[in-house]
Amino acid sequence: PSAVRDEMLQKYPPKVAKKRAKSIVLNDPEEIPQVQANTRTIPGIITQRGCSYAGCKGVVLGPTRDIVNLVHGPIGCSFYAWLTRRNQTRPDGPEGANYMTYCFSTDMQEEHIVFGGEKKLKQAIQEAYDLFHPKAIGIFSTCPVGLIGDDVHAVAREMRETLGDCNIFGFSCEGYKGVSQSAGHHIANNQVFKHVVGLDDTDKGGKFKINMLGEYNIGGDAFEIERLLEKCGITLVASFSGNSTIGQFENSHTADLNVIMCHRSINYMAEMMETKYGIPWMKVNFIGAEASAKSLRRIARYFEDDELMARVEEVIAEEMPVVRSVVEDVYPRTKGKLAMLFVGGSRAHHYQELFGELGMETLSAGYEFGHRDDYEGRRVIPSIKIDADTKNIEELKVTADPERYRPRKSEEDLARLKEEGLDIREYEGMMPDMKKGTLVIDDISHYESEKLIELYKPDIFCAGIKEKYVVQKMGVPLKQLHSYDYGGPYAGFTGAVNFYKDIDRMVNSRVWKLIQAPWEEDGAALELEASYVT
Ligand code: CFM
Ligand code: HCA
Repeated sequence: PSAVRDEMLQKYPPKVAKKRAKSIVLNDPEEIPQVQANTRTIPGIITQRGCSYAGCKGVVLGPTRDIVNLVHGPIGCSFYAWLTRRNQTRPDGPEGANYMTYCFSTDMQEEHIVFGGEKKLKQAIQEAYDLFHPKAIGIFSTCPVGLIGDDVHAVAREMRETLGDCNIFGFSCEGYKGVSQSAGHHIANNQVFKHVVGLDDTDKGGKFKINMLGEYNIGGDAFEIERLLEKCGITLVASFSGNSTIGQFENSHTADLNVIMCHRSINYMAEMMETKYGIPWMKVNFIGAEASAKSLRRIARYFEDDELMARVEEVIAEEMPVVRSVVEDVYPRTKGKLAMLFVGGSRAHHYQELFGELGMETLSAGYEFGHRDDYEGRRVIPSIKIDADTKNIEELKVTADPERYRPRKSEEDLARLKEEGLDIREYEGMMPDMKKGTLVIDDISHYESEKLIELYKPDIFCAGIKEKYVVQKMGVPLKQLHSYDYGGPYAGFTGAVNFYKDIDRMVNSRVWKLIQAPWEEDGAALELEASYVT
């Protein structure tokens, strides 16, 4: 692996090589090395990253169905964020509000850039209100909004007062904020916490009440998790934000535990809710059958209820036989195959579980925009250097709510549970789960991925739509871990079964052998073709 690393760096000019070297590290799960992460991408290098607006509008708020998501900006920003993520939702009946299929935009023109766009924004809010009478309208700032200085927050305040019965809030998620989508997550967390969470104190009942944080219902993953929770008798108060409504967010502070799927995008919300309301949080993972079983058990352990623990065991025992029978069938064909995962800020870690269940090895993995804690574990947080790009993102000052702060567990109980192995407020990151000598690469560049593939020849490469066809032209199947290539769900037990079958098909299809990879001699593909025919 160190030779592979050298080879990847060799082509770069010395300054670039020096910077990239800090983001390409050889893993050692015992003595976790430092990874440079959440820093600016080198201009021109071409990586997978997106922008702050994508993280805020597309990722965190996008999956909530009854907020009108109004984009303040040129139409391109709206159009290219329209239905591009596969977050699913289940409205309450045919009349239930669902604005996710719409594309709301102020369609900013040159005259607004020159003379200001606030008037246009007010008109757009009025129009959306007249048409739909939504409970809430979110305003999302694109790059020009920050550049010309439109005050979306002042407009939101004014229109909230004018309209009276509509919660209106703005997001300063201009695309250029921070260094990636990650900034947009933080901005989204802040505003939802400030303007929505805690508005509805109604106790809606349920014995074991949790929120699911950082699960966005891509390909129906949240539906599968909801099914499992319901079967166990666990009440889901709110989901942030797959298959969610604004009403769920308003009421979410009544839950007794926050479980986190995607730590990167939502850890801020968990911490703020704990400080203000006293709700502890726990990292879970419903990607992988074993991981799902473990996560259910840990939720039950937290509530320390014998009946719940017994019910969870029953559910696991009911779900596992199908999983085992499919693994048995697939395993001989997938065992020993090699995978690489470069995606987002959590899935590159989570999906290694599923590959492990198939007997497949992860040779190399990395996030697009993860932070050091997502790689090395939260204990490094105090030592993370705060640079100018991070300082630009608001850090809310949160204190305990004078009336509503209610610690769900005493510090002694939490310490005892921790002692018993229940890691509350902890995320160990990706690296402890990866083998020694595997390559961990942050914000991988296009050139680096091509080199990796050329040198390692993996059986499958996991990434997104921008990488998909380039990689497949090299004769390597690419599994999209963002959209699931229109498949899924992959979460929970049913999802694991879907994944095993899809991966088996992909890594064992002979079609890839018919493609001549760029590094193959002329005619190599032809020979392969001949051997395939005979
Ligand atoms: Fe979290 Fe996500 Fe992801 Fe993410 Fe994303 Fe996504 Fe992703 Mo695409 S919130 S970090 S910003 S799990 S959109 S649902 S698939 S890159 S790994
Ligand atoms: C985003 C969204 C994205 C893109 C996926 C991809 C998603 O980053 O803005 O590159 O294929 O999951 O839809 O991550």
